[in-house]
Amino acid sequence: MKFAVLADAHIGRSIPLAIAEHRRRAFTEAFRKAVDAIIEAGVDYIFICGDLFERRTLRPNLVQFVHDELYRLAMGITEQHGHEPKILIIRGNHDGRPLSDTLDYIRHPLAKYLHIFDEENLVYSDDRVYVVGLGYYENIGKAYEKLVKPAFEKAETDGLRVLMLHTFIQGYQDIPPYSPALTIDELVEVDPRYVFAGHHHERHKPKPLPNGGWLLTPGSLEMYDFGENPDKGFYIIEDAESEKPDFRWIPIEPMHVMRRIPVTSDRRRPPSWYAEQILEAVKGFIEELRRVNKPGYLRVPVRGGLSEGLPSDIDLKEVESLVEEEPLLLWVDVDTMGLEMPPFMPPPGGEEVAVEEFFSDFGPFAEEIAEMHERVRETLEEEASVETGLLTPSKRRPLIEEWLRRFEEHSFRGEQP
Ligand SMILES: [Mn+2]
Repeated sequence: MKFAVLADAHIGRSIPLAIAEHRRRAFTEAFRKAVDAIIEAGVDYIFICGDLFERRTLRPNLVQFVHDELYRLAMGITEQHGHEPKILIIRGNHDGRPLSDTLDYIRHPLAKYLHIFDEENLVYSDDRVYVVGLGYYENIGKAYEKLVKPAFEKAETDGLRVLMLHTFIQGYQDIPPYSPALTIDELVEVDPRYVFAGHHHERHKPKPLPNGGWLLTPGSLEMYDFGENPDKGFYIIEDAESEKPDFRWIPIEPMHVMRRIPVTSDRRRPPSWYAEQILEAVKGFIEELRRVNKPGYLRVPVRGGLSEGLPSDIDLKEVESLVEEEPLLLWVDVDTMGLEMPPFMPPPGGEEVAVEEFFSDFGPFAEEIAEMHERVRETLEEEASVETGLLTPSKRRPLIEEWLRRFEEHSFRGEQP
């Protein structure tokens, strides 16, 4: 018995929106390649473990695309291998809510090769397999107790026990803090031969379970975001019913190189320094694209402090012209939002100005100006915000009031310098 296990196809993903068309095409191409490879392998069961679609609202042509690909998959195997496969699909968090999901678009009473799980159809079983498919639930622990456990208790066949999930698994994956997850102990309670889990986008190696079963997460079919490992694809399992099943990884090369190259500084630097570093990052990336002869896009997060000027003073004209000239470079996103502004600094040479003398035209008031100037400078040095170099309104207010009081006590009108 042969299985294909895939997840997180995210058909329709268009983020970053600046390159939406490239992104949509990358995800449909990855799915098309997966279908080609599954037809060639001639599997008996295809497990699609959630997030087949990117979102609830989709372009009709993408729905049609998935519908046609699933049909092509079923017919291709029937024609080339002489048996009709079964395609089993669960709902992921991107596919919508329990009672309203994108999988409605591909449900079809005549498509016998398709089984789409929901709360009313938690089980698919025939003489070879007994599959429980649970879509995404925020409270996965509760859904597992209420739906999965009873569904396995009811099993009366000797079919291979398979559990399909769209959730994180503690003890198998690196999980963001406070994310809903199931534990391996919980999985073992239903004595599964296989647990196939979507949701985590990274490829994971098959893990033997304490009950003799296997746990498997194939990861997403394409690069979902910047900074991901480009090791994308899905698994085929041969001799699935045997003691020693054979797990085969089918790689799908991402369509574009999608890279994140941070520019960081642990001390303050002028805008020109950042501009140079960004330019170096872009040039290096272009070399890489030429080497692998593949188009790609780059995100450059810029972190650190400015010694002078503003983030908008970082000159990106050269980067822009490189993007224009280099056909392989589809997009560069330079993110300077994380830059720290320069601290407040007196203008160069300011120390030497004798304020009282400079304002001597004001007569005796020049002395008061010098006093206020001194006080404002001291306050700035001690209390200015590190980020803006300015005083907060509550620190500034007493100084302004003081200034006004001093001005009002003087009448400049008619006074001769
Ligand atoms: Mn996903």
